[in-house]
Amino acid sequence: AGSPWDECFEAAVQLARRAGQIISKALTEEKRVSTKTSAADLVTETDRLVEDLIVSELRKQFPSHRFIAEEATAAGAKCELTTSPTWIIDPIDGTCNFVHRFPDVAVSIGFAVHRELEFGVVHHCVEERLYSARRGHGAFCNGQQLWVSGETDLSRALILTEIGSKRDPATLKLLLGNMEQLLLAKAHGVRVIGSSTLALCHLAAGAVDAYYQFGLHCWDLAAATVIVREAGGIVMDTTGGPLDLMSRRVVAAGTQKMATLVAQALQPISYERDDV
Ligand code: LIP
Repeated sequence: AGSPWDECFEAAVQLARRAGQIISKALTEEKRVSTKTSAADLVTETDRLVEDLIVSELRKQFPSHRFIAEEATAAGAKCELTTSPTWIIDPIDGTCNFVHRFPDVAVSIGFAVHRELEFGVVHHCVEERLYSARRGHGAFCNGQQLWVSGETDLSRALILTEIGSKRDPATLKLLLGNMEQLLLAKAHGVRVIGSSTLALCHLAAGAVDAYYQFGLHCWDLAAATVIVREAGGIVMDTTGGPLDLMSRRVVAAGTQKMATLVAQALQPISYERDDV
């Protein structure tokens, strides 16, 4: 039986592909780069152009829906998840990669109803990998079903994380201390690829065993959370409690055991919530 959100899902897939073409083309061209909350928090004209395209097309098709989108929020729009159908959009996740032509960049489109994530679409523009998942229907990449790894032992784990935008000495000390703890626990490796969304997609595909970050935003997380969960994985708060999309922190893993071990190794790094 069709879900009431099938039409929305199809629209998300179409728009992620259209946006992906624009981003891939722009990747190799000259860019005008500005900063947002810090010298490491970047935005380009392409971020804004792609966000405007996605949001305006969706608004036309679904006029009663609400939107949370990265660049509109940066420009002062309220970041509020209500019970209404809500699109949560990152036009370019991995903007710093995009600026440097490092080829890990993605479009991320998530959709929530009654504050519950219904589906997620993530498009790796350069490699043309389309990751998607609908609640209760499994996770896929270009038609192939995804499953997380079943690893439960930290000393056999490959772990992804992201640095985030704060670069003050106290934050960096905590950030590096967290990596150190995982390496002291003999994790096989800790990797940083510059896109939270794609890191979570690697987790969904079983290419890594865990992912954690402090300082990411709801639009980095929304779509990929559905993909990880539908691939059989856990996405939770760094305290071990349920995920809070607006809290700027996450631990995700293929197994509950692995998620708990990673969460226990971490010292919290505080960031202002997305919904203040
Ligand atoms: C960024 C992520 C990056 C993460 C940053 C930021 P943007 O998103 O991709 O991995 O470390 O906190 O959220 O700005 O490129 O969409």
